[in-house]
Amino acid sequence: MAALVTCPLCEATCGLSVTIDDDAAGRRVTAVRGDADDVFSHGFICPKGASIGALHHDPDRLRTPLVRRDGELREASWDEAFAAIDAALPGIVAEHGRDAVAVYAGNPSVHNLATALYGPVFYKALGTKNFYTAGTVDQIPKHFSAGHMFGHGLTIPVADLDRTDHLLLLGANPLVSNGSLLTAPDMRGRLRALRERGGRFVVVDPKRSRTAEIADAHHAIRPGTDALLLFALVHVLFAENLVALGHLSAHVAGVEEVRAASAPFTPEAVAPATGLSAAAIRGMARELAAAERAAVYGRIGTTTQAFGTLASWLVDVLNVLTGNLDREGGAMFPLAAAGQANARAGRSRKGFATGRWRSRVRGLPEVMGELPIATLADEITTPGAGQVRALVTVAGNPCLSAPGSARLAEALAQLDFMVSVDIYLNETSRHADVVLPGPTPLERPHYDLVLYQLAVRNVANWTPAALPTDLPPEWQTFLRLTGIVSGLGPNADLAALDEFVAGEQAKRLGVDPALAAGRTGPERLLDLTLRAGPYDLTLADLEAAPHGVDLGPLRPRLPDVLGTASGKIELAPEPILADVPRLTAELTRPTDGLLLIGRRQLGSNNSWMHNLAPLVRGSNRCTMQLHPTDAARIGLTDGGLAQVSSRTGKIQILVEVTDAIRPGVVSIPHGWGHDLDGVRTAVATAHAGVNTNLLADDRLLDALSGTAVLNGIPVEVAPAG
Ligand SMILES: Nc1nc2c(c(=O)[nH]1)N[C@H]1C(S)=C(S)[C@@H](COP(=O)(O)OP(=O)(O)OC[C@H]3O[C@@H](n4cnc5c(=O)[nH]c(N)nc54)[C@H](O)[C@@H]3O)O[C@H]1N2
Ligand SMILES: Nc1nc2c(c(=O)[nH]1)N[C@H]1C(S)=C(S)[C@@H](COP(=O)(O)OP(=O)(O)OC[C@H]3O[C@@H](n4cnc5c(=O)[nH]c(N)nc54)[C@H](O)[C@@H]3O)O[C@H]1N2
Ligand code: SF4
Ligand SMILES: [Mo]
Repeated sequence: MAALVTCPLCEATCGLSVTIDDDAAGRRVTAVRGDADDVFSHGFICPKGASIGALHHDPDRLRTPLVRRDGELREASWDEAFAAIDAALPGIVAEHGRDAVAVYAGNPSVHNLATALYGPVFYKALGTKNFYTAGTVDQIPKHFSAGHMFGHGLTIPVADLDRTDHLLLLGANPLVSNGSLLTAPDMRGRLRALRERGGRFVVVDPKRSRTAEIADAHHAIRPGTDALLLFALVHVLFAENLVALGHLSAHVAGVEEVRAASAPFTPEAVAPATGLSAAAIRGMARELAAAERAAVYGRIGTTTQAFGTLASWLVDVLNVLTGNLDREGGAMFPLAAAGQANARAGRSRKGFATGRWRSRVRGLPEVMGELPIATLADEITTPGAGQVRALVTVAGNPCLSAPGSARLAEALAQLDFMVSVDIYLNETSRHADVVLPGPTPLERPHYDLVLYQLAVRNVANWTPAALPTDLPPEWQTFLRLTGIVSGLGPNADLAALDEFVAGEQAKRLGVDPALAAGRTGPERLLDLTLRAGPYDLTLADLEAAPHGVDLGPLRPRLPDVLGTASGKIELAPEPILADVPRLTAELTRPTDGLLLIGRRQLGSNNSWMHNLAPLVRGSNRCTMQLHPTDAARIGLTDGGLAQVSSRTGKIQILVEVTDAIRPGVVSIPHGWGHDLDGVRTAVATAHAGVNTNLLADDRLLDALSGTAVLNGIPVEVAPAG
């Protein structure tokens, strides 16, 4: 039999065709191919998607809960696991308050309908201010800038890739990552098509990445200086009279403030810090302005850096000043079939607020309801009222993914109680007292509620579970946890709780809950959400279209998409301008010393797919790349061992000498370092690599958003031994 599933392993939402055969050992996945008839991905697949069967069959994957007894995590029944949680969590809340329990939700929780819809039910019932996610090692600066400019943190424009003539891409390597905050399966095909229709794309990256290799131009910028470059582009647009708001004129406030703010950032002024010539910068600006239809797109290299919010803001300032926002071939706002957060923005105009509360120890601001993961260790280890004493991690591995990970691991060891909702016993869940596993992507239904809101085409695709499972669905796990923290105990009536959740959802959406009669769990919530959506779809419509429903190319959405109090695009939000003086100081900072950046790899999914043999085959990928001139100066050779140190840590790592990287920069991938006691990931442990986040400094943050600096970390490098 062949099952059609939407791959939930990254943001590209590819359609897969999974062949499942019955044999003596039960049902086995025997082949995984791209679904040629998928309305969005047209057959595209990557090595991770091809490993979805290996993930399902991985013998190390957890199939029962684990409960710590006499210091050791042992297999337990579900009732034992929830009883153990009930015996600990409510007591901690009663004695120390709700903020004493922290939550960390990791990346896959966004790609999973159960955690995306029912995780928040639990988080809300828990009511803690100590809520953390992988967002503060990722995209929070973009929410910050988009929220202030457009009125909602999820009103993020996406490059209209299939129709643009000119794409300026900074700090992204979509040929490897397959795109982010830009849902677009087959990035290689789409970029090729751009060039075939006579368009150009330009990459700004300290490394000649795979994407840079096929680009029309590559500018090897010094890490962390994108905001300077972007400001200089803005400066040139004003200086050369190239600002052309066009259809946006009536919708923009703050143009003159941006002009004034850009004054110091001439191409000549930013050239030394960025490492790019003034002539090249002028050329980029002119080319952008001259293009018929253009889009600027920045990703992780521009967000997880010291000026992440300023850079994220300036990306969209350029989209506005060139008149490319909200028009075909420019940067547009998707309108998803379900859950589009800004679908009714124009009707509320509440504006966007951050810093509604602050972290206890370092006073760092909340953004999008979360606090910076870089300060979780502080909150656990600093005594006083409000100290974090318990932690629930959901589909996250902060011990490898967060900065200052040595300190974080020490802090987790001090907790009174920890629960991990996770499918593996890994670097983080090994600290837990109870581990609750969930079904694999093939054992659960799927619909990409979040990522369709960022897609280059409006599409909708429903995936029923392809395989049966003995594991309870994760939405029920969250309802049981909800019952526990609500004082209903570990055996609350799940059907009644679910009824309540659906009723609340229906109220919010303004639809009759009875419309989804006969459905429960995420199916019911999704059905209601689709019915309330802009396309008059139901879940039954999607069930009848296994290759997906194509709702067409992106369409202009101004001014209704705006939720700012003024009803305009706020081009110069005061909270963002307040950070410009910090950037000005960068103009004169010395540029010596080595800077560490990160990279992604086709066979990795952040920290967690290294236990699948097909994805770790071949030579050790966890290397430090550096330029031949730096290698010669330091005395390192390809294949040798280097010692890399920063304020927070010291590692030894294999050296890879390559002229793809800019001199003065070293690159190490994240998500490695699997050789720790107490993990149950035999393949990953045999391909351990080293954890680069031992070097990432939990004190280095983008000031406005609290997002960690994972690119541009000062390091020292020497031969090891
Ligand atoms: N130095 C450096 N660090 C980085 C980055 C970088 O570029 N450089 N990138 C950052 C980014 S962008 C991100 S998003 C973060 C990711 O950081 P995290 O989200 O903390 O880490 P992941 O590696 O995605 O870990 C996912 C966890 O979810 C579990 N899991 C997978 N599927 C499921 C499921 O269906 N249910 C449940 N319950 N669990 C599941 C896995 O076993 C794993 O433990 O890393 C960040 N860290
Ligand atoms: N195969 C694979 N795919 C993934 C993931 C994975 O782990 N593996 N992770 C997923 C996740 S969670 C995310 S968030 C996305 C991220 O998707 P992308 O943002 O495309 O991530 P990367 O591939 O890390 O590309 C970032 C690029 O930024 C460059 N860079 C580093 N510092 C700077 C800087 O200061 N300025 C500029 N201009 N560039 C810089 C790096 O050299 C690198 O080429 O990928 C997703 N897709
Ligand atoms: S690109 Fe992403 S969505 Fe597509 S197959 Fe690979 S992991 Fe899955
Ligand atoms: Mo991410």
